[in-house]
Amino acid sequence: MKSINFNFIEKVLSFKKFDIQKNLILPEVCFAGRSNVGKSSLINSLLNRKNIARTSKKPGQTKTILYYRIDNYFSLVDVPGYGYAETSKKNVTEISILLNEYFTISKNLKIVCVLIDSRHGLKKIDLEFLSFLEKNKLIYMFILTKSDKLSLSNKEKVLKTFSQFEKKRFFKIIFTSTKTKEGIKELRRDLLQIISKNENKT
Ligand SMILES: Nc1nc2c(ncn2[C@@H]2O[C@H](COP(=O)(O)OP(=O)(O)OP(=O)(O)O)[C@@H](O)[C@H]2O)c(=O)[nH]1
Ligand SMILES: [Mg+2]
Repeated sequence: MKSINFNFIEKVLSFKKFDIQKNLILPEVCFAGRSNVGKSSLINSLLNRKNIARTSKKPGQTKTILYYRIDNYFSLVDVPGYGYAETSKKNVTEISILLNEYFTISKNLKIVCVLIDSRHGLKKIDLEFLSFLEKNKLIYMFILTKSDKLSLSNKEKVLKTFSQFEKKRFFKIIFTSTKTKEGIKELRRDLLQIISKNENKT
């Protein structure tokens, strides 16, 4: 497997509208999930940066699709969160159009990392998003975020709620914390493995 320098970020691109004409040729890994689950924070941790991806205590921080191009090998893609009700109808519509376009059109998307706040588990809106991914034949894995907030026994309880996905198009489940760095190295390894596996197919 190729060794990648996660610190070498060549370019950050931000799109309000997804445009297939843009010359995006590298494989992509997308971080999706409900607003505030920690998508942007996890991208910072993976890239060893404090604030390259803007984070916030308030949901609804990320409003565009952001590409972090890494070591001329692949892009990490940060997208707006779904399920944030306390914003204008216009924002909700714009975000759902953007997400819909991105997930249905992007040709280079190798895996969707579905982030779930490990304290809250799967919500109805996550299940809706997962069936949308299934419909579009996209591969996904689960990332259970903010694991620093969970005891070992609660981790086991949360894991059990994912047993319904065992036979689906799913790669694995991983706990992560941007505070303790649990799961960060493992996630970097998994992502590279997925991309290198797909290398010959593109
Ligand atoms: N305790 C703890 N807090 C975290 C962790 N990751 C993120 N947070 C906090 O969760 C909040 C939301 O983080 P973001 O990374 O902005 O979340 P997001 O999913 O990008 O949110 P949107 O862009 O609004 O969809 C911030 O206050 C972070 O500090 C973690 O691993 N542990
Ligand atoms: Mg964000």
